[in-house]
Amino acid sequence: MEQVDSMRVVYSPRHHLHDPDFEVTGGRRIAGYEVAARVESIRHALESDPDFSFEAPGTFGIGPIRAVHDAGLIAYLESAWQDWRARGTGASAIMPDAFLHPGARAGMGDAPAPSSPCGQAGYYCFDTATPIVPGTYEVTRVACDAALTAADGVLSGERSVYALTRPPGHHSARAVFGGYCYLNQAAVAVEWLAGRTHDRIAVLDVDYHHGNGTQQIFYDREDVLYTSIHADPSRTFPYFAGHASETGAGAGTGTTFNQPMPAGTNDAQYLEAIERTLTRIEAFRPAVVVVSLGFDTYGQDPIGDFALTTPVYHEIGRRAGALDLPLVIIQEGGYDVANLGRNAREWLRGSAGLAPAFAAEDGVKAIGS
Ligand code: Q9C
Ligand code: ZN
Repeated sequence: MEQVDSMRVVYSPRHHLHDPDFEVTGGRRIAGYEVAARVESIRHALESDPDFSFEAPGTFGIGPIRAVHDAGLIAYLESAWQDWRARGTGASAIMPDAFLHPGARAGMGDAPAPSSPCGQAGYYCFDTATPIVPGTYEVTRVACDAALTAADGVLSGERSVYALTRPPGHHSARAVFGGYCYLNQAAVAVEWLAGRTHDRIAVLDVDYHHGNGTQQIFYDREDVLYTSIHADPSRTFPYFAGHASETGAGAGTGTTFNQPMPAGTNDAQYLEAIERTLTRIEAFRPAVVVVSLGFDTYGQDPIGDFALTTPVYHEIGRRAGALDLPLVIIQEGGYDVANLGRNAREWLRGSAGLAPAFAAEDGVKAIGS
């Protein structure tokens, strides 16, 4: 594989404006995991490496977002904070206290859309880990612009471009959000690329969690292949999607490929799964691959239970790059802030055909060769 000049990294410091100071997980109110220091760790690691060059996102407007998300969800995210300030509970962040659970209205038809701030929160949000704060909408729009800037880059001939974004996006579905995600940047990029290329687009979702939102948005699409390697939903969030039996519907039957993995999944097991995924992507013959890149698969991640090591990220990236297809790489999860930078740097260097920045640890050398 040939080496590239330098990989473009799309980054905006505006992500700092989205900074919730808590989430509720497992019945506990805790400091949130999805913090600004995550992308700053990656920024520092890549800025010190001359093989990467930074640029600001362009502006693409609301059109590409409307193409994948429900108009009511977009309008809610845009106005939610102002409305909460005017007539909410006074809390520093919006979080639902009741959800539109399908069972609560089973047999009674659709609910009318609620007008109270807490009702709306439970209508559009599906968990208790995704607070809305004053900057949330602006920052999630910037993240979409960054993803689209990366997509535009590959259509202009770049081999791959990396959108260094937060909040993540792959849990956000067409009409509901959650899982630290608000708008689904990867889905927005996929739809935009499909419209521009009139060709097939594949998603390689390597976040620790299943990307239920991306899967749903393209579930019946013949022209979009969604692939994911993730913790088995029988034990892990998002709990209700990501089973191997979910393979698509209608015209999209066969265009979803899930590989749920056990606790303790190690480098060798992960590389076997990656190989099966890349084989599927190659057979699909996509024009572009959109990568939902998460590092919560790392052995030290505070919310994951996989056992991946830093060197394997170089090997995973190398194999993705060896597809020899344009890559639009979008940052998703990963919460071990101290090691995010070096894990991302290794993945991206591998994908660009560049040597590892760090010497391989013994075990992985054997696996990767
Ligand atoms: N007890 C991403 O990595 N809470 N989102 C999990 C586990 C939500 C993760 C609760 C985790 C969302 C993009
Ligand atoms: Zn994740």
